[in-house]
Amino acid sequence: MPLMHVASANRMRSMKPDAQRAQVYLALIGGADGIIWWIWPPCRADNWATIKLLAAEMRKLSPVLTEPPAPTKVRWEPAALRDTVQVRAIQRNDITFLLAANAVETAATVQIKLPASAKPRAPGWFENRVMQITGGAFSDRFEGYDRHVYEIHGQWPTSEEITLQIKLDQPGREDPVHRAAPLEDELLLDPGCESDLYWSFDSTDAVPQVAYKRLDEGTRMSGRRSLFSERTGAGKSATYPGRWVTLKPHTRYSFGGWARLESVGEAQAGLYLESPSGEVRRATEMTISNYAPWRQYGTVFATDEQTVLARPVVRFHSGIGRLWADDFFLVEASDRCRNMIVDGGFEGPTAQPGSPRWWFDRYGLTSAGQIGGPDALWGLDRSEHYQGKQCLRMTNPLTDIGPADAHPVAEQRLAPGLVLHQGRSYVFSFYLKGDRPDLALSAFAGSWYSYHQFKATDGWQRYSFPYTPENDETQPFVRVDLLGQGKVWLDEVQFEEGTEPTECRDWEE
Ligand SMILES: [Ca+2]
Ligand SMILES: [Ca+2]
Repeated sequence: MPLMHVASANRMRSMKPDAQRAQVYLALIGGADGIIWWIWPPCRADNWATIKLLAAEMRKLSPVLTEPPAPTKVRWEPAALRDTVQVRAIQRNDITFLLAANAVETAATVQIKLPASAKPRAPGWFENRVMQITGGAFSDRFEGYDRHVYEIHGQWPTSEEITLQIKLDQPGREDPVHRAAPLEDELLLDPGCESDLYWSFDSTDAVPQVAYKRLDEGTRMSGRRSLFSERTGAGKSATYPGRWVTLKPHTRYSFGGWARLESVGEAQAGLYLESPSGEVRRATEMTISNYAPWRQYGTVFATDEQTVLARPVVRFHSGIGRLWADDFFLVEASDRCRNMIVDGGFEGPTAQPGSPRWWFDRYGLTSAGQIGGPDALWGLDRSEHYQGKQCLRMTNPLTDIGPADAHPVAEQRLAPGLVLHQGRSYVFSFYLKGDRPDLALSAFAGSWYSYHQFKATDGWQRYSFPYTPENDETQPFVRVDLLGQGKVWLDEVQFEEGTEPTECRDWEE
């Protein structure tokens, strides 16, 4: 039966070109007979260029890829790394093509041992190089999400094994998304996971000896230790809950922590805040990437009208392997910060080069490749700003207003859990500058019910729109749409309670 792989990505987390390439090669290694790209990702210039490259590579490979399917036997050494580098052998005439891809972000050095001898020279396709095979083996380097295609002049029965001896690099450490502010009040007890007094290991629902904790002094972010758990078999789950803390009503919080996972077989692990009933606060749940660097996972959320208890939890749901977590944080948006928008000044971390985290262009598909690249139609601008060092630039190249969504937008959904209350006053404000007078724009100030059309000028000016919900608004968002042809710069975006906009303050993640 033909298998068609539909390449796609979550709109909230766009895919970088290396991951996009690995996605396609892993599908081909898995036996896909065709690739379809769904509506994602033509809005990003680098994804668009990668589609072009991948299509050209597959075109060149098509005589190989259309050979009748045959199994590839692979042995991984060590076996625990069997979910990292993948390989498929395809025989064509007297050649064996090896398609190989690294499924994870951590780089690896791989010794590839063939079950038969081959001619010493093995061209590496698409990379203009030649591998040297000695004694039926050769070694190669796989960066994170890397792919290689080898043309091996030799063959063996499909029942014989290719051995991949894999050595992973040290995982490294990413830049944080949340940096503790000087006056920030940390709410968690022992956020650095240094003591058993505050973090208890819970494996009551796991098979004994299958999930266990260990003091791991070698792998940590801070202090002497991290939270460490290991699963050696198919038990249920292993969790580390921290101590309970009280969350105030109607309050915005930032929550997260550092973690790292090395696991095989349906690996699943996450961190989240839990309520006393054992329920997960969905808005705080974050999945830990497998075989990735030490990464800080962070999010924002808001509480409703109740005072509630919550505790941080790191949970190893499934898979066999090891999990580390350290340096959690749970902080309240400071009282000084009226702004319900995260990174309204566009100075914070980026989701992709040139593209701010938390902000989305949504349906602004004016043309392919509008984000990124030298003449990006949407993204961070460092040459103009009202405050700080940068702002968001949006360009609409269309001469007239096309289909309803065919224009650039800047949108942010407000913190999950945040409710705009019936009858209360809110105000949405921002600074905006156009490249010409009389630019047509519109704004949504918290809801679909608060829609405003306005004109911009060619100088920085503050615009503000009030909103008093007629009913509680449970999925609030703000959005600025550039309807007319031209270019605008947007900065200091704020959404706050009250009737008049106050000085813009950034709520940092
Ligand atoms: Ca620590
Ligand atoms: Ca700014």
